[in-house]
Amino acid sequence: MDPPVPALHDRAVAAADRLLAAESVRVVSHDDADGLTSAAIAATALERAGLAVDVEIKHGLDEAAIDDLATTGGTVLFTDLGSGGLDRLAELADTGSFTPVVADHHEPADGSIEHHLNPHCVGLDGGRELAGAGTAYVLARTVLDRAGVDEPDPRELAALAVVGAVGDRQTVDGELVGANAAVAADGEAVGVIESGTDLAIYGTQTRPLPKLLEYTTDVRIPGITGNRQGAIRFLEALDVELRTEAGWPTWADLGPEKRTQVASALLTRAIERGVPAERIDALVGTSYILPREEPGTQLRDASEFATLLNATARYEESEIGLAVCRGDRDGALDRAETLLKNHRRNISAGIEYLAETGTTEAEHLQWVHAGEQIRATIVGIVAGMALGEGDIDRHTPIVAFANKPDGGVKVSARANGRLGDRGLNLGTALREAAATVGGEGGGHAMAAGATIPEGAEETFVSALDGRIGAQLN
Ligand SMILES: [Mn+2]
Repeated sequence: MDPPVPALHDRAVAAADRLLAAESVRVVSHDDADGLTSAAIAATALERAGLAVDVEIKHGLDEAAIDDLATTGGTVLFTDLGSGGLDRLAELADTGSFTPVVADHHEPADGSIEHHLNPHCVGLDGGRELAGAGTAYVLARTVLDRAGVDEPDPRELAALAVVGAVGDRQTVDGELVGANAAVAADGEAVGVIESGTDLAIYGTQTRPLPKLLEYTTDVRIPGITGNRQGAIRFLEALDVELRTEAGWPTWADLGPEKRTQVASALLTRAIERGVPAERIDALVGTSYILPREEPGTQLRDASEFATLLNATARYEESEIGLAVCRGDRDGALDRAETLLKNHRRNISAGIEYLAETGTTEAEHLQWVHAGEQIRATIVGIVAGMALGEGDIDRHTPIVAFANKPDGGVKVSARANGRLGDRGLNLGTALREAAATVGGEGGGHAMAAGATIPEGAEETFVSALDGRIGAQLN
């Protein structure tokens, strides 16, 4: 078996040998889909190689957390985090019995440690070519290879790596590319991944069909998006059997022929109604199916699997997501599904709250303070989905505040439409505006977040408004 990512091979061998020289390893990972799959992949490989493994899931890794881990000492494998704290890790690695090994894909800080596995270090783009889970997979394959363990086939771990990459939103034009694609190919080779062209709408395995079409929020198809009755009429016109004994069918329940027919009708409708070509392209992409999982479950499709894992992390029950990744299909899966259901309920309640409360308009943005009414961990998703609801203008950037349970105020900003083409970059704007009030922020062009001190909200809004205005001019 060839190494899945040759460029990382030498570093992976050195890191694997160092880990195998230990008796026990603590795996420390990030609390999102990518981090949970990373931890599961690494822990599975190390255990198969005969090591005792402990896993700790963390929301982030600040200096205090690193110092804590170093004080306890031993061999610590960081997955999907660690590179950002490389400077501190480097200082502590030389001082005692602490041996850090990092397998991460985030931009590395200055500093160097002996065992640092990161796509950025070998000229790969850690934002789209290899996620944390893929990096952990490279290490896991090497650990098993060096330990001479080849049963079950180590490439089966690629299924989780695909879930991690999809969860980390690494797809480019709807599919995994670069080293991520090589990892997916490993999974296909051993039958744990099936990829194919499909509708790129979330929920093909579990959402009732009319609801699936109704929620095509990335691409607005007039008459269908946000219109349950319209979606039903559209499906009925195509002779889709909607009232089955088992209730609404899902996309996966339709046969391949029907799927093709509905998909092309959907594209035709979008073209007829003047949806721009690049948005129409976004309706189709590559789906990654896990054929060993039950059809119609949340685990069958990589993006739905990732969503389930994120739901456990958002409600401080990462250990549940980790157990699902490690194969628990009973108690942990039930609990994860309950968390996801509650998560969805909280999101709808949040959207309703924002739509009822309404926003206050500044010159270039609209804002709303949710206080304790919306959890800080979901206020960003809620804000994005509330655009266009009630009187909330969908073409103006929205800024939503929510109080954090441990003090401070969480800020989330979202924007829609073509503001990106006009120069809007919320990530930069939030970083700069947060800095003016002693907070911290950053993120992407159309979705960003910050944490600011309580009471600084209005000052922050005017600083942000000024920056967004400057960007748009
Ligand atoms: Mn990640």
